[in-house]
Amino acid sequence: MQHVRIKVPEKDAPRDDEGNVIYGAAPWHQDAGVVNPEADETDIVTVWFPLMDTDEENGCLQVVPGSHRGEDMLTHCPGGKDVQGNLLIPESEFEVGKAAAVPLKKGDAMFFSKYTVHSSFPNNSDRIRWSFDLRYHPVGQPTGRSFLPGFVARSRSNPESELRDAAKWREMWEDARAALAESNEPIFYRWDGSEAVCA
Ligand SMILES: O=C(O)CCC(=O)C(=O)O
Ligand SMILES: [Fe+2]
Repeated sequence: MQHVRIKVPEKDAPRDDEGNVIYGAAPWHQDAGVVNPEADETDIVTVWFPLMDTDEENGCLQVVPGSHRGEDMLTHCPGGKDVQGNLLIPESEFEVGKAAAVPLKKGDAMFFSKYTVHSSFPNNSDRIRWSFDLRYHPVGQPTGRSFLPGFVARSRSNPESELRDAAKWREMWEDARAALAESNEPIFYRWDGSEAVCA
């Protein structure tokens, strides 16, 4: 799973029909919660890095220290207002008071587990924020997004299986896009809001 996120200043940001910023703040979530249950046993690490200095003003991440240790999937409820995530973990479910912003400089990277509770700030600055977030896991484990391409980044036992051809990668995305255009919108989320903590 890989995203490029271009978070423009909110004052200039595109908005949906209800006036919510598209690609703004990301609500509280665990990355385990935004993949399908087929990846529940997959050992995913997220690598997040910005292309410019990021801080609370232009939309850096914040994390709940220690939240990865429980290895518990928390309930995510529908209700987020951003295309980056239309579901969120209610603040009753974790120690929101412990949350810490993680300002990063260009060239820094943050690694976190699929259970780390995190969110990001809106971009209230007049600076753009570009970032990448890439997910890696052992070859052969499910990605949790089977309708999108994945690839072998490195393999000691089978180096020929590594994808090193950008044109091929592009083709895989074009094929996935064409298939998605013909199918129902894939479901990423396992909760429907009927859970007690979502009330
Ligand atoms: O970049 C953001 O604002 C949110 C990123 C995020 O949730 C992630 O990388 O998993
Ligand atoms: Fe995330």
